[in-house]
Amino acid sequence: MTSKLQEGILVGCGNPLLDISATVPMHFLERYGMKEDDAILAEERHMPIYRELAEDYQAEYLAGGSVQNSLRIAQWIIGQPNVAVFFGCVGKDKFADILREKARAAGVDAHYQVSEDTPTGTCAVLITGTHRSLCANLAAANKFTIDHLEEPENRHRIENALYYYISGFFLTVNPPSIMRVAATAHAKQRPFLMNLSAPFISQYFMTPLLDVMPYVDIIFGNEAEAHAFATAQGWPADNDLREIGKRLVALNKLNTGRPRIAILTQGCDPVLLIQHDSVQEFPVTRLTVDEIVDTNGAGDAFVGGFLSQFVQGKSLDVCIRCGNYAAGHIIKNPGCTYSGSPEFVE
Ligand code: 26A
Repeated sequence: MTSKLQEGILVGCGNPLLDISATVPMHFLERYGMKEDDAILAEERHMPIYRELAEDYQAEYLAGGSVQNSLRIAQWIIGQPNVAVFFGCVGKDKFADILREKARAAGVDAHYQVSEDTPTGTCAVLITGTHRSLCANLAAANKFTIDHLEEPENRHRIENALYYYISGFFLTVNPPSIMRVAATAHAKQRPFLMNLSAPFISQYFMTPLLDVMPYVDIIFGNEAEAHAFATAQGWPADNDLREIGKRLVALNKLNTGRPRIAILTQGCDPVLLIQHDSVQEFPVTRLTVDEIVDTNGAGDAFVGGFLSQFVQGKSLDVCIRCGNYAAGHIIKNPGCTYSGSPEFVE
């Protein structure tokens, strides 16, 4: 990093979750009706997973939660603490202490709302080879209310930020808070970035997703998420990713002076940058099976790397290349964690 950035220029809201991660056999997923590379909300029938992972599969406990992951990665690359501010809701327990400490160590300025009576949310991460399946028990994360953003000091933090990032996942928790942040970004003509997050968001939360879409300047997603969005919209089933990207950027937008951009990832295939009618490809370095520890958090790290450059005013080209660098790095580490110093060269 060259010059000092203003503190708190990047604000994110999301679900702070502690990941409980383990390698499991395929039949474990089948037993719980889960699919490889999916992300779901836990139902009653999934509740035994967490204890099973801890007792029978030597689970690892890692800081998680999609937006918080992205912000931790952005901070790691920026190398100057407290550029990123995070809001979310945790419980009053040991897991919250772990998340708070991990955020602090990474340089994320986390301001959690605290639920007195609900435990901190967890996410089961089921690793099968190079795939990961996520099952989130939001618990306290689901207790987030807009009151937290209305606290004078938090309101101040939101007004002072220059960039905003919220996951599609947060639509399951509190759309009014998302709309509030989006409206502030719009009023101040500052970029608002969002993520499609998981296929189920487009399947079951399309209404609040379409409510916020007019405010979205940059939309991120992977191929499965983009296809889920297309299907939920009734777009032609044979739509390829490029076509879906063009339709995403063409959706209604409030600030027409800054056309929407879509950034679609597709695993080890090139990242697509869609602007207007143009589609640009950014190659991804293919890792060998031996180099892959797990792909948990790869998408979040991509966004984190992107944000680290975006908040420094770098070109989209640099932002995307840094996203690819960050995703590659965390795939070589457990969960959404990093090791050593960042080695991204512009
Ligand atoms: C609402 N849901 C399902 C979720 C999540 C989630 N973060 C927020 N909301 N489901 C999984 N995650 C997080 O995604 C990361 C990997 O991309 C996990 O905690 C994991 O760290």
